[in-house]
Amino acid sequence: MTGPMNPTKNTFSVAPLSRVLMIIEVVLPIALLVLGIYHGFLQALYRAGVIQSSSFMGLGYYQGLTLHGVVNAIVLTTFFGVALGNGIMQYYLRKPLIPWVHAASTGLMVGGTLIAAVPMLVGLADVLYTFYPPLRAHPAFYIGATLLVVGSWVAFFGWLPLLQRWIRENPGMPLPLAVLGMLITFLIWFLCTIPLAIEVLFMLIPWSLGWIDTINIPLARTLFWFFGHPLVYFWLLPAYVIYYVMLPKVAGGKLYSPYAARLAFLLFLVLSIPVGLHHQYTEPGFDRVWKALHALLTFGVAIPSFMTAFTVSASLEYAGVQRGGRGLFGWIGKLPWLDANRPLFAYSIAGLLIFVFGGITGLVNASYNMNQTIHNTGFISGHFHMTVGGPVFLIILGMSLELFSQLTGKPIRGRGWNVAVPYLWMLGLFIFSPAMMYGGLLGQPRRTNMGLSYLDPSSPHFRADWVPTALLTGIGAAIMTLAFVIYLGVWIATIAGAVRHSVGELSFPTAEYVHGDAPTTSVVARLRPWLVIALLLILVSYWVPLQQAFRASEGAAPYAPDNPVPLIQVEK
Ligand code: HAS
Repeated sequence: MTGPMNPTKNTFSVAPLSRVLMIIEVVLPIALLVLGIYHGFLQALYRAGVIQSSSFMGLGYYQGLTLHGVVNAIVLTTFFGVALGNGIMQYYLRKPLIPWVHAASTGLMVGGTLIAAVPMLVGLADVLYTFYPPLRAHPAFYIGATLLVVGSWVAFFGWLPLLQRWIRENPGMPLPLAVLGMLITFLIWFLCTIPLAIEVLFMLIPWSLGWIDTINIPLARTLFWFFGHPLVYFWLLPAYVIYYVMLPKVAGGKLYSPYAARLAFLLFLVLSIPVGLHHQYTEPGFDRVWKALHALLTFGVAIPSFMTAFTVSASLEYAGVQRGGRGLFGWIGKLPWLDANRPLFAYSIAGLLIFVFGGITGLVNASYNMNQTIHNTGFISGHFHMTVGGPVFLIILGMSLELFSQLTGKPIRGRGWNVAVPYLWMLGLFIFSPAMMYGGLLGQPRRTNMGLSYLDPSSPHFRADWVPTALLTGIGAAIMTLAFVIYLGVWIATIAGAVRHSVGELSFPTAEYVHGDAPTTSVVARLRPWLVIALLLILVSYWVPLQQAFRASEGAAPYAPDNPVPLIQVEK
């Protein structure tokens, strides 16, 4: 069945049930984000010495940090990936979603989130967003997280019949670029959540229920990072879909090379998974040859991002020239930086500028010897706030509002404010992250529940050289929080506004190409060979490390039934 496409307006009408479900997928995580951002702000104020305790509202340090990480990095990103994927599949394949599959997927995700929220809120899951042992949570946390992931799988499986029909109806045609991007995003997600499912179902849940006495920590951590690094590309690739497919159009130009775009997505499929040991360089138990292989592949996975930097810059230059820009740099000023009617440009460009630094610091982390200096220091927090807190977060903010507006027929209100949000966030982040990173180079730990002791001259822990970076971290976080408050104001004004255009009509700006699309005979027009290479590379890179981790059972953590969260020290 072909969905109701309006050829003159190039829109797609979402069926009423899917419309309601998509509104939930967009609004619920943004509402939860209030909690996530609030606890992030408290963390920064605590680190800066502005507040004496991180236990505002009765929540402990690790409890607040867990809420911050889980809401921002797991819940928000998963819901957004699914919502955007639902939108893109309907719009570009011109087919409605299967109603019961869509309802099951959203139901599982919402139910799972609510189930996991309870132990986090009552302090029985202070395990951070990485949740591997020896930290242990209440079983409800793991069960809720599992349902959230299963819900996202159901959404993905629900797209496959639509894809099959589209391929039958369009023999020999390459998949629309946006569809290919989202398909690869979710293929990566599906592959990398399999080891996570093994860890959660066969290790964490039985351990937290007391069914098994001990748990193999090295194995659990290895399974987690098997999932944990591709996870970051599950966060990033929806943003790349928007940079390639929509940004050139929004900027007033065309996509420079769809071939490069397709190749970048396919390279992510191959290279984003076999790299997890770069999170475990400091851990014993693995032969260094495997760490070296993962390091090499980590440098490899930067290549599609370098390609993206080039292709998106070239597309933006093309747009600037079309808009009258002349000379080597004259086109930059012609881009619609402050155009309140094209907020997606501001959200995209701010994210891209942040990611230049987020990416470079990732390469520092990946270098084995430099990693020894910065591992577990503030440098890492600086890095990941300029990646997941940069392009990923800003695209989620900008696009969620856009999707909400299209689904409800309510125009975005406070447009001038809206366009200021990404730049204000970028300003705050450019203070926050370098301060964190410099602090890290001075030895500041990534997480600390030491109270103010290192900022207090009378304490034996006092570190005078940490004071300026700690304060700057707080200032940067305050500016970022202000940006988010303005964003919330825009949301509230939009929700309170009247319906002014057609309800549930998806309309995505879609760039044409400067150079034609990749020929259907080319290597980037086929998905299967890339998938096979990806699976082989996973096998080669993880076969031995998993066995080595499996044998390292002396790292086992005991089950302690008297204390539900035995290994966390919460300072009162
Ligand atoms: Fe990372 C740790 C290495 C990318 C997130 N990373 C983390 C953690 C998170 C995270 C959350 O090798 C902490 C995990 C934890 O809890 O312990 N990361 C990398 C590398 C890359 C990278 C090599 N990371 C990301 C992305 C993330 C993310 C993306 C989230 C979305 N990361 C590491 C390593 C660690 C790590 C180690 C472990 C450290 C440790 O010891 O614990 C690469 O993929 C980065 C490649 C990116 C680039 C940048 C390309 C630039 C672009 C912008 C172009 C700009 C334009 C604008 C077009 C090379 C695309 C033009 C402007 C005009 C005006 C025209």
